[in-house]
Parts: sequence; C-alpha cells; structure tokens
Amino acid sequence: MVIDLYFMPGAASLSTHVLLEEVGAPYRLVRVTKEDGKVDPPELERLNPHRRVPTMVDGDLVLYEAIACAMHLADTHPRAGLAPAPGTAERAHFYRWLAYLTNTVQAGFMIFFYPERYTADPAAAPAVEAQAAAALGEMRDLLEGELEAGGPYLLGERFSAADVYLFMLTRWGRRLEPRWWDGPALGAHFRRVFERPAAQRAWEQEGLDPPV
Ligand SMILES: N[C@@H](CCC(=O)N[C@@H](CS)C(=O)NCC(=O)O)C(=O)O
Repeated sequence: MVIDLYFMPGAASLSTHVLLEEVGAPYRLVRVTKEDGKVDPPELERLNPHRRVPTMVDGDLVLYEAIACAMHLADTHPRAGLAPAPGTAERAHFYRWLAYLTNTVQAGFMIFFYPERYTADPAAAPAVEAQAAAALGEMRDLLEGELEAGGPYLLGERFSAADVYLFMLTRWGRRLEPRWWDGPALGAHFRRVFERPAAQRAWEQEGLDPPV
C-alpha cells in the first residue's frame, strides 16, 4: 500500500517525510499550496479539518498531527527501531520528548512565526514575537544542556523518531538569533540527523536550501 503524504516544503510534514524514508515505506508526495485561503489540492479540506500538513493517507487511515504520524510510523515499522519497546523507561522518555517537542517547542514556534494570530491588537504583534523568541531561547538552552549532558541523541546513544522531530525544529530555529544549528550540541545533533540518507533524500525532494 502506497502512503500519500500531503506536505509543504520545510513544514511540520518534514518530520513525517524523513520518517517515511527511515522506515522504507512506499509513499507518494502530494505538494500542498495555499493561496488566498484556497487549498490545493482541494481534497485536503475533506481529509483534514485543520487543512494542514502533514496529512497522511495510509490505506483506510487518514492521519494528521505530525507527532501522531511519527508514533504511527514507529509502531507500524518496528524493525526500523525508531522507538524503544513499549512499557520500558526508555519508551516513557521517548513519549516525554515527543510531548515536549510538540506541545511546548513547536507551539512556541507557531507564536514566533504567526504572532498576529495571538493578539487582537495588530500593533502588539512585534512584542508577541519578541516574547516568543525569548521563550524559545530558554527552550534552546534546555535542549543544548540536555544534549550536552546526555547526547548525542535525545535518548542518549539511541536514535529515535524524537530526533527527527527535533531535527525539523532545529531547522525552524535558523530564524532565531543565535540560530539553533549554531549551538554546539544542537548543531552536532542536527548534523548527525542531516547526514542520515533518509534526511538527505527528504531534504533534496523538498528542495530545501542547504544548511549554512
Ligand atoms: N499541530 C500540527 C500543526 C501543523 C501545521 O501547523 N502545519 C502548518 C505548516 S508547519 C500548515 O499546514 N500551515 C498551513 C496553514 O496554517 O494554513 C502538527 O503538528 O501537525
């Protein structure tokens, strides 16, 4: 069964794209564009009420939310080793990382990228953006410290789907000062994941600029 991945270059769908490459599942990319509020291809409106990417169609299953896609791909392709065994302490920490990355770090980036959505006063948007940048700076420091103390991956020596998620977020952090991939531990983590063939292929297919 070929999986369809609705994506936009560099968006949250990048994590799903890299993970599809990691597990070796047959898949097809469907590029999404939005112009004047109109979604193309239009079936995305039917598939995902949020009209967002990633949206993944795996047979009868339509799935969205990048974190759910990551967990589903890890569960359905156990041989890819993208998640520790259920019920173990390592698995619990895997959940902890995924939760933190999605509900705190990714949420922080959303405020930073779209500050106007978080205030009724358009004049306040720059202050909202600055506040989000400051909060993201604290998150970056925490991630730096954790990777420095217990890396090279989020689960120590073990690579997991959570690292792919962080890889995507570190790329988003190129818009901050300092850029996330310039941090010693975060930069080393980013490069480790970037050098994996799966990430290389996804990066190239999405036509992303080289990380410099
Ligand atoms: N919580 C969702 C967020 C997805 C999301 O915000 N995707 C963005 C790209 S990063 C999107 O589709 N934006 C288009 C829009 O908001 O219209 C997830 O993690 O999958």
